[in-house]
Amino acid sequence: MSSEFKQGVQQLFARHEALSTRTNEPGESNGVYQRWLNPILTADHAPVYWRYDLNEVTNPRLQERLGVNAAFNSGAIYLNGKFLLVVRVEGHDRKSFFAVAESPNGVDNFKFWPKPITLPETDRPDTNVYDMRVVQHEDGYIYGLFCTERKDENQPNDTSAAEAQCGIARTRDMLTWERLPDLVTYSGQQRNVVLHPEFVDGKYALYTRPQDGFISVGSGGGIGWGLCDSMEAAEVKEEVIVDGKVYHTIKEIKNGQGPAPIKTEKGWLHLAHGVRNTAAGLRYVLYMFMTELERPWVVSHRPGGHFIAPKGRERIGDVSNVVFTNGWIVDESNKVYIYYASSDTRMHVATSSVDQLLDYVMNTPEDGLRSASSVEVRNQLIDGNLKIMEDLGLSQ
Ligand code: M1P
Repeated sequence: MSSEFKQGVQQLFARHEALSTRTNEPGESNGVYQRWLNPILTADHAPVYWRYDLNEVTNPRLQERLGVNAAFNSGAIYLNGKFLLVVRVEGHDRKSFFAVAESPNGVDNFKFWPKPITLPETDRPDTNVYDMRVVQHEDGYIYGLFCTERKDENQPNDTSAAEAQCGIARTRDMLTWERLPDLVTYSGQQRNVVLHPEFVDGKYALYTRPQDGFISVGSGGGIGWGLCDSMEAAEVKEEVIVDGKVYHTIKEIKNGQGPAPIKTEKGWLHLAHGVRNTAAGLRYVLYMFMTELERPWVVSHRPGGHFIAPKGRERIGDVSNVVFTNGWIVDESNKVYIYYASSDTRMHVATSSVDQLLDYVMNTPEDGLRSASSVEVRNQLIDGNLKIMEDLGLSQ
């Protein structure tokens, strides 16, 4: 190997090492959560040896052969004291695949495991797979539910006509994955399907997102709920809507469950995304709600408005004005790590605690659905504060 080539390779590795080991710092907090300053994963975090041919004979100019475009929408699991993300890695060829990235502390030093996940296929090969929700189920398996996208063969002349369904795989070690048949439902297409971590009435329970089309949910939509007898032949015969889309809210045109909900003493904490349309295109934000402990399909609290919206540089990327989540982790001290992607491009973390999130969910007023009620609720807050400000000598 020539010294010039060797130096080039060493430089690539040094740059990658500097990025991957960069320390993260907490940023601003609103009392509910704290954003961390640096993205935790980007396309540049993909190992050099996934992208470059390091053989001087076949790649004398040290060109990047298989570029990585984005690292986003990651499932998350806390396993043996390690923070693991199942990252949606997208190549320059627009195909996504899954790869595990591990961090010792959940906020920085994420490093990809040596190889991407080799996901077995069903008889009907996937064109694209993405957005895995990783769930440690009480049956002992770790399940990964994801979107499998294939060409819509009923529309052969439309090259962008596609069909989304829920693919299912399971593992015990995150290394070897067993592929199970896709979920069967009776409501057109599915995306954002999530497995509830516990049995309900002895059955597996799933959050679904029925949709008429590939992008538009049409007359379907909302976060659905259904039961199935087995994950080896998963079939949801009936879906009920847990949390629907609502006119003139942050989830006016569609929404979807984020990660599996977190169990607390007060109920199940849910994190989801809501979508509205604007002149600049779709805007994706995150919102929360809580469901009853014994009836996880019944909403008990609905804090109004968004929980996290794209901010600053998060606003810009391949699909701008988007934040999306499909992973969060609770550690032994009830600290919550919220993993979210911005603009279908990169991954971020925000940290909170179960208590902070319960406070937020239980004490944030619901959306009154009209400007007048928004003013009324804000005036109540202002009136309460004016007296306190007077006592503290704070001016308006
Ligand atoms: O581009 C934003 C998101 O769009 C889809 O989400 P949904 O089905 O709710 O519209 C998904 O393709 C998701 O991956 C993507 O981040």
